[in-house]
Amino acid sequence: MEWWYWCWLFALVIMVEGGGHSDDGGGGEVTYDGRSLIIDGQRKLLFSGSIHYPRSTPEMWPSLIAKGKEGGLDVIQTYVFWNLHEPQPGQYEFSGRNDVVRFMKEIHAQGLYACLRIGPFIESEWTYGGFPFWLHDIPGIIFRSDNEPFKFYMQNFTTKIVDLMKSEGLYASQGGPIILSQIENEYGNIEAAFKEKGPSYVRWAAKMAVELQTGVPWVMCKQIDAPDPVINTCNGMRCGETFGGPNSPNKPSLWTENWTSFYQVYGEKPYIRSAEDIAFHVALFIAKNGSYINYYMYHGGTNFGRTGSSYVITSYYDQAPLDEYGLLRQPKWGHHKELHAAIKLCSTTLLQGVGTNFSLGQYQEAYVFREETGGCVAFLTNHDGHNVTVQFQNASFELLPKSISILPDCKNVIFNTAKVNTENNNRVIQPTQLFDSTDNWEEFKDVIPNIEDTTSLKSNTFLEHMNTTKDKSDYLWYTLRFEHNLSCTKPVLHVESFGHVAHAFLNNIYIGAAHGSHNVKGFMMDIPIMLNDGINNISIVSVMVGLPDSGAFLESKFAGLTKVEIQCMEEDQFYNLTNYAWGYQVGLLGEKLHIFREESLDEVVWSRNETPINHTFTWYKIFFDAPMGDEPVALNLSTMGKGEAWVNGESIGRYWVSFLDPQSNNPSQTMYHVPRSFLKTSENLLILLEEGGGNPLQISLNTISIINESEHDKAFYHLPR
Ligand SMILES: *[C@@H]1O[C@H](CO)[C@@H](O)[C@H](O)[C@H]1NC(C)=O
Ligand SMILES: *[C@@H]1O[C@H](CO)[C@@H](O)[C@H](O)[C@H]1NC(C)=O
Ligand SMILES: *[C@@H]1O[C@H](CO)[C@@H](O)[C@H](O)[C@H]1NC(C)=O
Ligand SMILES: *[C@@H]1O[C@H](CO)[C@@H](O)[C@H](O)[C@H]1NC(C)=O
Ligand SMILES: *[C@@H]1O[C@H](CO)[C@@H](O)[C@H](O)[C@H]1NC(C)=O
Ligand SMILES: *[C@@H]1O[C@H](CO)[C@@H](O)[C@H](O)[C@H]1NC(C)=O
Ligand SMILES: *[C@@H]1O[C@H](CO)[C@@H](O)[C@H](O)[C@H]1NC(C)=O
Ligand SMILES: *[C@@H]1O[C@H](CO)[C@@H](O)[C@H](O)[C@H]1NC(C)=O
Ligand SMILES: *[C@@H]1O[C@H](CO)[C@@H](O)[C@H](O)[C@H]1NC(C)=O
Ligand SMILES: *[C@@H]1O[C@H](CO)[C@@H](O)[C@H](O)[C@H]1NC(C)=O
Ligand SMILES: *[C@@H]1O[C@H](CO)[C@@H](O)[C@H](O)[C@H]1NC(C)=O
Ligand SMILES: CC(=O)N[C@H]1CO[C@H](CO)[C@@H](O)[C@@H]1O
Repeated sequence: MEWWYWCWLFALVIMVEGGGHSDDGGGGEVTYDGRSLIIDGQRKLLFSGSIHYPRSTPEMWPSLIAKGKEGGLDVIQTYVFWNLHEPQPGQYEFSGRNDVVRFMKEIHAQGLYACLRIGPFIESEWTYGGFPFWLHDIPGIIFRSDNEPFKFYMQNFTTKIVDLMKSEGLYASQGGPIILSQIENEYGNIEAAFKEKGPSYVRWAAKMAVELQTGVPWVMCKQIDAPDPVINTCNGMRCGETFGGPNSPNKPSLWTENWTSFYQVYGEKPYIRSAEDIAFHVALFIAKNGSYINYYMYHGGTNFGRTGSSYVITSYYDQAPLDEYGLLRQPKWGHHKELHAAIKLCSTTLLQGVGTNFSLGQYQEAYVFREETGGCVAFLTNHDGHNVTVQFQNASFELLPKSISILPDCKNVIFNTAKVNTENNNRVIQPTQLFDSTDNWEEFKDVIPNIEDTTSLKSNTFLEHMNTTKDKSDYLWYTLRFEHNLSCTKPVLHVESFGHVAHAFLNNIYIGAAHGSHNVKGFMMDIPIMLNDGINNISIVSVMVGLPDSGAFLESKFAGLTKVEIQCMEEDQFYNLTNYAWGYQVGLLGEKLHIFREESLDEVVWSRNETPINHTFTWYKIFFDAPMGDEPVALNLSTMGKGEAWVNGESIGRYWVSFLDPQSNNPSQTMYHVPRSFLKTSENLLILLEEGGGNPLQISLNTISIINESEHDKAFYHLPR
């Protein structure tokens, strides 16, 4: 067959195939062997993409899944988010964005398979790794260990989810879409910390899961000792290079998390991973006998509300093939669609043939699959940074730098991972409305509590932040009243904290703030102060930007203030206030009164201000009309500081614009997604809670669209890709 035949066939496959499975009536029995998953007796080579249902809206799900299918995905993978589903022990919640059954049914309706990663520990840059906070208060609990209380609740929730899926007929064994399930998550990273309780927990978790009899295989990712029949899988950016392989010759080589980018934290830049680099590693994994690859993430979405974990920004994996808004990110999406189609053309030979590999040069290899019937597929890899010409089967091939060429007949190259045919696109951010009229804004200054307001909770050793707020709020107030007798002329308030941010008030006046960062636990704050003679009031609010999501012994992590002193350098004296009788208040008054909801606006008195700028701990309110059309909508909060935003009572997430990336001097995120389904045509309520001071007059409402680079109109703003 000639090269043009392959080009023609390839184009046809790209056009018509998409992803998905054509066998109607759902999956069927799912088993596996050393080569691949086997569904209804057929070996499968599968491309999967992670889309997390609570990181978008039910209204977005059909189109996200459809774009995944069109991009050549066969499987949609999601975690299950325990803290959303069981906010209190035994009280369950499966509506709206939490409707995992509806999400599974949508996947099924579009003819795709699903991989359900129950965890129930998920990490996932999700607050507390997905654990509901009440789990922390179960007496004697040690998370993710061979610990009876933990195992009870883990089994209880896992059973609940499996039963729910079964009752809806969602396992492939029942004709539904779910072909794989995951128990635990990257436990291999922390197993050693639990000594002998680690391996026994792994054995227990595997047995517990298998006994739930889903009729489909379970996987454990990054778990080299996954007990039979659970399959150990690889997570990472370069599994083709790093994966040691399945721990049994009867298990297939699966890659459950291939990071298309990386999550971003406040104070840092986005991680950009090129389409070519991802394609290289996907092709290499397939060349090395891999048969399942999942893109983490295919669509990242939004950490709405307070769901992000420590310091993680609200936008999640915006650099994925589908961006935060669900728009195609090119060339990533298109390049992978072509890659999937090229590999699918080869899938019979890949799955039925015998693989061999041999060297073509110092940094070049051939991976060849041959069938007895004559089918032959080759992957020619070049790890070198230069073009290299190699001889393969009596023909010469020029291999691009750091690339893999795919030959579905061992003769013609139909795809090269470094050769991108898809045109780049740009995001167009079109302001549709400014909020620059002081007449339209109203504000409410939250009450700064002092010791009189906090009599119900007092302690003379510092209370731990998370244990005190129970994650009901990001904010924990510490208040103190003291009479000073220092003779010092230049006193300094010195605070040390294991929280994320602290703001300090002296005698009801804002005196300053400090914060830590994702990679440095703990920070200090030193503020020169002027003390009153006699009585002084100090109020310090400790703020957390999400709970931690990883590490062993999550249940005993510590946050909040650890030390407060008034230092007086020149006289070398100081007040050690650490063990004074501090009073505590969880959360802000506005949070308690739910003043972000329209029905509760009247709980406080709002007022107009000629200069509503640079006010601390202030709530802002305004009404606006939705932009016409159906393009995604985002708020540009670039002139605000730090806080949270709500539209019609729905939190669109935390914002933190004042934390700049030190290298570029830019905020990590200025655009905040407002899903269309949160909006009405007119009279939409926007509430901003600002902590440190911002300017709401220069924020704007925008529509987001994409445009091919060649058509790009320079009059538009666009973000760097
Ligand atoms: C899970 O625990 C709840 C109480 O928290 C109980 O009502 C329920 O029966 C338990 N379910 C299972 C499957 O053990
Ligand atoms: C792929 O599998 C075959 C046999 O199943 C084996 O001979 C070959 O070495 C494997 N390839 C790689 C790169 O591991
Ligand atoms: C074939 O691939 C395997 C796995 O990557 C590697 O260990 C082996 O050295 C390769 N064989 C040759 C001949 O290159
Ligand atoms: C490799 O070859 C391609 C086309 O054959 C050419 O466009 C490219 O510039 C070459 N790259 C290098 C690094 O030589
Ligand atoms: C390559 O050429 C040699 C000698 O001409 C021949 O014996 C062999 O069959 C050829 N191999 C292929 C794959 O065409
Ligand atoms: C959490 O607070 C409770 C009181 O509410 C206390 O009994 C317990 O010791 C605290 N636990 C931790 C880990 O700080
Ligand atoms: C200041 O007050 C503290 C406690 O209130 C006391 O321990 C200390 O001796 C006093 N210092 C002076 C210089 O009076
Ligand atoms: C300190 O707080 C008390 C209430 O606890 C208040 O009466 C007093 O006026 C405050 N003092 C200052 C200097 O703000
Ligand atoms: C202040 O008191 C705390 C608690 O007693 C103690 O840990 C700390 O060392 C003291 N600070 C200084 C500077 O003495
Ligand atoms: C905001 O207020 C702080 C002190 O509260 C002050 O240092 C800063 O200059 C103010 N910024 C603007 C833009 O007014
Ligand atoms: C956001 O708004 C600011 C202030 O108007 C503007 O300078 C900036 O370009 C906007 N950002 C984007 C991405 O449109
Ligand atoms: C070991 C490691 O870095 N694992 C990460 C894999 O990617 C997921 C999602 O980004 C993270 O949750 C893990 O921390």
